[in-house]
Amino acid sequence: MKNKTEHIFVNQIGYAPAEKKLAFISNFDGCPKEFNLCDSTGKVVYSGKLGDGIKDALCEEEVFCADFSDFSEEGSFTVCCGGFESYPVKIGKNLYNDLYKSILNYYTLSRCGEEVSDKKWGHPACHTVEADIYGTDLKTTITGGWHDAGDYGRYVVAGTKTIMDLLMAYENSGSVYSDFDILDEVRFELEWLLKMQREDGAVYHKISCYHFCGFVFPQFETEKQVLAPVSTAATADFAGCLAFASSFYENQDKAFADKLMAAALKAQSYLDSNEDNFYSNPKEITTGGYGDMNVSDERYFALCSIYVKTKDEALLKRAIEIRLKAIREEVIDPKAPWRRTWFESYSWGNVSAYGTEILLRNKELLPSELYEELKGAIITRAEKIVSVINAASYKTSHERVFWGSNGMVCDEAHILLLAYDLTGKKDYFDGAARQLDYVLGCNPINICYVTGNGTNSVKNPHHRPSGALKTVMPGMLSGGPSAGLQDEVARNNLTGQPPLKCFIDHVGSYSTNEVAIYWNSPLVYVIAKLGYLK
Ligand code: G3I
Ligand code: 9MR
Ligand code: ZN
Repeated sequence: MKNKTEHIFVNQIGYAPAEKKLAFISNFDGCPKEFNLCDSTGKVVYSGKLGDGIKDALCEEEVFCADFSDFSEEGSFTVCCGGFESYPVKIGKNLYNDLYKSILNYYTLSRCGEEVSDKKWGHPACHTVEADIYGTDLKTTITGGWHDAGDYGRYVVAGTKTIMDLLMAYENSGSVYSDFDILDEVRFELEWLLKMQREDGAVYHKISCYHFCGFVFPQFETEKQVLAPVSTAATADFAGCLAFASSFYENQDKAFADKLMAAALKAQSYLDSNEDNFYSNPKEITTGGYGDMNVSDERYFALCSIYVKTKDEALLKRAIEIRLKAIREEVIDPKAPWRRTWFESYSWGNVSAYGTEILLRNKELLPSELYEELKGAIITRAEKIVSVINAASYKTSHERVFWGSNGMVCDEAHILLLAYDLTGKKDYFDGAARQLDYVLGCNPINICYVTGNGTNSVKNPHHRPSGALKTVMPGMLSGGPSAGLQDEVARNNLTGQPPLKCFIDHVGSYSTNEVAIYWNSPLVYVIAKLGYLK
C-alpha cells in the first residue's frame, strides 16, 4: 500500500506569495514530467513541468524540482504528481508567526536556576547546588543561563553564538514580533555569562555536572556540578559577544550596558596577556567538550567587536593580522581540501563571520581597501554556497553532512543573507530561503525538523525534558542528518544510508536528533531576515 505523500516534499510551514516556491519530487516508476497544484476540493489550480532530475551524492536518488513560483494565490493546496500528493502547502503572509514564537519560547523553557512557569514544561529552580572550581579546593554557585541542548550543561561557547544570532535576528524582527521580548531573554543568558568570568578576566569554559544524567527533568539532576577550566575560546567569544550585546542595552539600561562592555574589555585584556589555552575535558568530566584547536577566529571576532566600540585602531590592525596570517599560512590538507584554516563562518567552532559582519556594518571605520577585501570574501563564500545549492538535489548548502547539519545550513544561509545585504543579488536571498525550505520539509525524510510545527515533524528528539515526559517540547530544531553515525542508534539503523538520509527520529540518536540553543538561533535569524514574519 503506497504512502500517498512519500515522494513529494514541501515546506510544511508555507510559502510567501511573491517569493520562489519549490517542491521536490523523488523519482518513482511512472513519474510523469508534469505536476499539479490542487486546492482543498482537489481542483487543479496550477500545472507545471518538472525540472531536470538531479541525483547528487547527498541523497543518491533522482530528484525533480516542481516550481510553482508564478502561482501566488493565497490558500491551502497540495502538490500532486502521478497519484502522489504532498502534505498541505500553505501560501500566504504571516505564516511564520507561530513557528517563530515557538522557536523563541524554547529559550524561556530552557532557563536554568530559576523557576520555569509552564503548565507542561514548568519546573522549580534547578542546578542551584554548589560547583567545584576544577583544579582547586574552592567551590562556587553559578546559577542562570540556558540549558545547552538535550542535556543540562551550560557552555560559554554555545551561549555566545546563540546570543549573537538572536540579537542579529532582533535587529530585523524586533519591531515586527513584539510578543516575545528577545532582549529580555538574551539578558538572562548575559547575566549568567557575567558570572562565568574569573577575577583576572578569563572565562570558564562551562558549568555542568561531572557526567550526563538520565532522562529526567532538570530539577532532578542534583549531582555535584563542576566549573571547568578557563579557555581562550570561551574568553574570546565572551569578549566579542558582550561588546556587541552592550549596544542593545544602552538605551534601556546604561549601567548594564556598561557592565557588559567592562567585562568584554577585561576579557580582552586577559587574551592580550595570555597564550592560547585550548579546552579539552579533564578526565573526571565527561559532559560536552566544545573543544577547538584553532582559536584565531575567536580572537579575531573579539578584536573586531571591541574595535567598533572603542575605535582603537590597534585592535583592528591586530584583527586583520590574525586573518592575513591564517590565510598566508594556510596548509590545505589533501585528504580534506575543504577544511580551510580561514573562511568566514558562523558555526560554534569558527565564529569569524561575526567579526567580519561587524566590521562590514561599520564601513566608515575601515580603510576602503579593507572593506572591499572583506566584502569580497563574503561574496566569494556566497558564490561557492550558491554553486553547491544549484548542483544539489534539494538545493541545500551541505558540502558534507555532519552533526548539527540543520544548524549548519541555517548558518550558511546567514552568509548568503549578509552577501545579499552587501550586493542586493537575489540569488543569495533565494539560496537562503531554500535552506529554510529544507529544514521545514523539503528533504528526503519528508519531515519538518522543528518539533511541534508542520504536518509531519520530529517527535522523539534527544532532549531530556521531552524524554522524561515522553512527549515533545515544541519549537526545537533537530540537529538533523549526520553521516558520521556517531551514536549507537545511528550506527544500528542508518549504516549504508546516503548522507541526507542519515537521520532517525529516535531519542537515543544524539548525533542526528538532538536539539541545541545554537541550532535554533540561526533559524530564528533566517526567518527574521527573510522577512517571513511580515
Ligand atoms: O567540522 C568537521 C567537518 O570539517 C568534517 O567534514 C565533518 C565530518 O568528519 O566533521 C566535522 O566535525 C564535526 C563537528 O561536530 C562539526 O561541528 C565532528 O565530526 C563532530 O564530532 C562534532 O560534534 C559535536 C558534538 O557535540 C560532539 O563533540 C557537535 O558539533 C556539537 O554540536 C555537539 O554539542 C553537544 C555538546 O557537546 C553537549 N550538548 C549537546 C550538544 C549537541 O549535540
Ligand atoms: O545526552 C548527551 C548529549 O547531550 C551529548 O550531545 C552526547 C555526546 O556528548 O552525549 C549524550 O549522552 C550520552 C553519552 O554520550 C553516552 N551515554 C548515553 C548518554 C545519553 O544518551
Ligand atoms: Zn538547570
